[in-house]
Amino acid sequence: MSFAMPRPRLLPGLRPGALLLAGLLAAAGSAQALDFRFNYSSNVPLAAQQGMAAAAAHWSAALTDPVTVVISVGAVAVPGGAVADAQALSVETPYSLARSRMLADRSSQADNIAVASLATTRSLPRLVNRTRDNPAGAGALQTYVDNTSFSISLTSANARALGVVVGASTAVCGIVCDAFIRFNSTVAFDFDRSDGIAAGQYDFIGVMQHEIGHALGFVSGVDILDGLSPPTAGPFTAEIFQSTALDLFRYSSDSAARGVADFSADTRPKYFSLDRGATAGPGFALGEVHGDGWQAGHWQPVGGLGLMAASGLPGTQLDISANDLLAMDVIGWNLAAPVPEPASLLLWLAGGALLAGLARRRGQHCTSMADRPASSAGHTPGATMAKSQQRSTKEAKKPKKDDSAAKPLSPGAVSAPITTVVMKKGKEAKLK
Ligand SMILES: [Ca+2]
Ligand SMILES: [Ca+2]
Ligand SMILES: [Zn+2]
Repeated sequence: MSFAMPRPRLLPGLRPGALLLAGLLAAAGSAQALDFRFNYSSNVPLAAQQGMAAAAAHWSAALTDPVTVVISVGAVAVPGGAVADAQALSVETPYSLARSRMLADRSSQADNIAVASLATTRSLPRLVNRTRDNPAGAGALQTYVDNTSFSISLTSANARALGVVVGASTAVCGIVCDAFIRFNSTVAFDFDRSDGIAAGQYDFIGVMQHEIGHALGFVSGVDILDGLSPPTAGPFTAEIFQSTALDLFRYSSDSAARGVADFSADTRPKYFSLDRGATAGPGFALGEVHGDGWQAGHWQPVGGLGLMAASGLPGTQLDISANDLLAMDVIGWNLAAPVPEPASLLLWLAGGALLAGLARRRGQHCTSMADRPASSAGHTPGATMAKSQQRSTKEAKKPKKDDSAAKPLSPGAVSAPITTVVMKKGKEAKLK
């Protein structure tokens, strides 16, 4: 069972307004590569600040986009609770704009393959279920192809990596930030990798790398659908559930047969694919409520697929894998070094297919991490954005405005008619 942590704003000693300790990396000026700035809460000790900086340095070494990501970092004391969690600012972007930006952003053979797989229609076709407009009945498990979604959700960092202009927002942190990462100060962390990761302790740098990975865009909208469908809530119309950039490459054998990505919440295996599902890469986790018990915005927990796997063991160093890098590459980041090499790409994908085919062994680990569905409300910094409209998972209960108002832009357009800012929340929970 998982141990949920309280919502951030309910936690004593961790109010957004308290996150004003001086940033460790306070330098101004335009970024020349992927750069991070941190605002540490006063309860974050120096060892954790140094660990976070080290975690960020690993991503900065791997990704070359001239983007600065601002992250607030806090510590919370929840005995028996989650290891860490993350919330990221997200922006709703017209699908056609996102695709055009991905076209312009291509920088690798994987990018070429991935972008070629994207539907050229204004709406994003995808396999969904549990929606109010399901032809099989409102909220039904049965899947169908949805064509009502005209926009996708990008984390603000991911959007900037694609050259989409993103306005500043205080929605997530109370101060301007792209993400809010917290760690549980009651968890035994190992801050020093030089002598390995001690048994029973978590690799702090690795856990922070994982949370930063969510901020960079390794998130899934399936977690929203999974968490806001009956019996929890809804059913809601499909259009309110936005795919993320990562979801564009989420497939199942069923969805591949129909030539669309898979955005459904159920237990059918889903996998990463760059070619409309024809070649199966590493498997994804399937959802906390209706899937395999793990948040969908992860690799499956078993198989050692990478830093962004749904589970991580104590006593183990967590590192960025080739799978992680390939996913970051195709959602909009530029790799410092192509991984894997183009010539081996298909071989790698074949190997991933074998991994994806392994039977799941859920609950194998006595202690591990998993994320929880997004559940928090956000606000637009509307004054700076044309055509802004607020939406959050709270507002998902209301009928949504017609997305068709978002006009497709020509390839190469940089300015984004950002229409919504929402928060995604990822939470790492210790499981038993
Ligand atoms: Ca150590
Ligand atoms: Ca790329
Ligand atoms: Zn996670």
